[in-house]
Amino acid sequence: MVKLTIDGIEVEVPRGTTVIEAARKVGINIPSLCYLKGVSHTSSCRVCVVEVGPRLIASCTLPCENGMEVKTNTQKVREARKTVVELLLSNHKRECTSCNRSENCELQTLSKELNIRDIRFEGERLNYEIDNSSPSLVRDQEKCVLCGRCINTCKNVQTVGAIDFSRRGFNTRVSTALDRDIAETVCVNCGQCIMACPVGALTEKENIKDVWKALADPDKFVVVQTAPAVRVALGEEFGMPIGTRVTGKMAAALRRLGFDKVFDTDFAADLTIMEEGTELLSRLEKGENLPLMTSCCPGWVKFVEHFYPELIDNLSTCKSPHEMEGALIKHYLAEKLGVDKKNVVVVSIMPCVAKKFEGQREELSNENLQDVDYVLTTRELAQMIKEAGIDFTKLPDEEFDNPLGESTGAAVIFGATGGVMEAALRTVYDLLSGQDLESIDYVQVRGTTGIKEAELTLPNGKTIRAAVAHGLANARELMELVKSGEKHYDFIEVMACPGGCVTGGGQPIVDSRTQACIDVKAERAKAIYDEDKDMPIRKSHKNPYIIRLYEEFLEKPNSHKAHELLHTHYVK
Ligand code: HC0
Ligand code: SF4
Ligand code: SF4
Repeated sequence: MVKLTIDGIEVEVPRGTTVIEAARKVGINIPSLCYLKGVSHTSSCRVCVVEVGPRLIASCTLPCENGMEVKTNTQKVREARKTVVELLLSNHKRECTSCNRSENCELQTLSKELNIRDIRFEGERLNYEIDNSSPSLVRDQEKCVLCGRCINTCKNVQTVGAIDFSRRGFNTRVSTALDRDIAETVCVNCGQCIMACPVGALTEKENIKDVWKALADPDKFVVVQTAPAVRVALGEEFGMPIGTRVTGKMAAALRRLGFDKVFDTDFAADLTIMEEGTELLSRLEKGENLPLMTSCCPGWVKFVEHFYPELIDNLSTCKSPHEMEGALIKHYLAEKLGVDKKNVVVVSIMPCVAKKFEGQREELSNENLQDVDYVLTTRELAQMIKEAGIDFTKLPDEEFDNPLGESTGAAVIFGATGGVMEAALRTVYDLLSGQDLESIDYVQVRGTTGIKEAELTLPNGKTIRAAVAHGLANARELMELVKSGEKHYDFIEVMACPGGCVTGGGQPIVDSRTQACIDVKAERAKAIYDEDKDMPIRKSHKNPYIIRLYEEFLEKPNSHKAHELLHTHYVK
């Protein structure tokens, strides 16, 4: 431990604690911009300067030392911070009233907290074109503050390295290799850079207008579905605490927005377990393409295509749940309802921006109709609810529509890392043993350890060796272990985003100050597992609507019909 004083207050902290962290412990919020806990510690912006002796030092990388006397609130400190922020603002495209990040922008917050009323510096401005090339994200360099948070995320957390600093001095910018459009790079569309960006330089590609247009078209039958992770985060956009469950209010809001049917992607998550569980057993029997790797995360699929093309055949042929749900809506439900499938518009509400890219993949269509037409993020849905004047917090709880809205606890846990694996294990064991196992909480695959392992001995004596990774740096490490032969697995789940979809690139953006104090992944995952516990049915194969779907339409898992609609194959 080390002892120091901050603004005259004595603090004792473990060795290695930085001054910015120690200050927080005694109720002092030192402003910062480039600092993002666990991701970015570069002290490049100098907003967090404090006075130690005669010097001004950045506190985000300054380790506490015995006897240190730190001053965070002197005239010199306040002036220095103001100057830094004013310089940033002098070269910033200030569109605060119409910016996507208005009211959730760390630069705007700093400017307000530091009481900046006029900007003393007026100089040359850099002009860049907006990069609109990606189906998932938009880059507006004129709003970039060069904090490097996106670069550190892409390079270190995701090991993708699609973006980096280029040029020097005043001309420094964040760019792609050879200044290509982002869509032409190795970017996997995970959107984690958006979550790291403190301002509006990186945002999702919005599809709100497309969806309003479809809803206003009397010839269109517009159906919506919601991903597992959306229900534990949407409330945050309306001031609710992180990890509040709003499943019923979300269904009510979607109905009020005018969707003709409000379905749940969780239904198709149950279906995925039936299809993927059967695929696993068949691959195990044949000894083919093992380990089987999940393919429901489009960021992960693209990562395999770019970096491990030799492992493409290991990916499950199952389409991701929302794509399965879309295919069923158009090619099963439409007929049942007497609606022309060509007039059906499927909208997916996802915690994800990679799903926007996935929705457009030609592998994910049937009869020249895309399975999913538009993907909106959790943030875009919140925006539409606000635009419609719906008071979200006062909504009653409503149910999803049937039959494609009914699901189990196994489906909702898909939203957290390890969830797909746990759901699969719950079903595979029961199906093989003919039993109804009571202890179904596979806690080895829960939690935020980077790579998790589990073994399940089946009734036939065989053991399934499973591994789970989240965040692409962990996925890369796992792939290297598999490729080198150091580890052998039968079944691997990977989600591109650290924590899984609960902290996907389309979720509400939590500012760096809050992230320093709250483990957002853990809070939202807890809500997911609580939702699972409260469900009357917690195993996918017990979903009565899934049983009926096989009886009346699909026949059996991996049938010809199921393959036609619910499976695909990725090729490089
Ligand atoms: Fe996920 Fe999904 S769980 S990818 O992480 O499998 O986006 O929430 O919707 O499709 O179900 C995201 C979340 C989904 C899909 C499901 C899967
Ligand atoms: Fe990197 Fe993901 Fe951002 Fe693409 S979307 S630039 S892969 S962090
Ligand atoms: Fe999207 Fe989930 Fe994959 Fe992240 S982990 S890219 S949110 S599917």
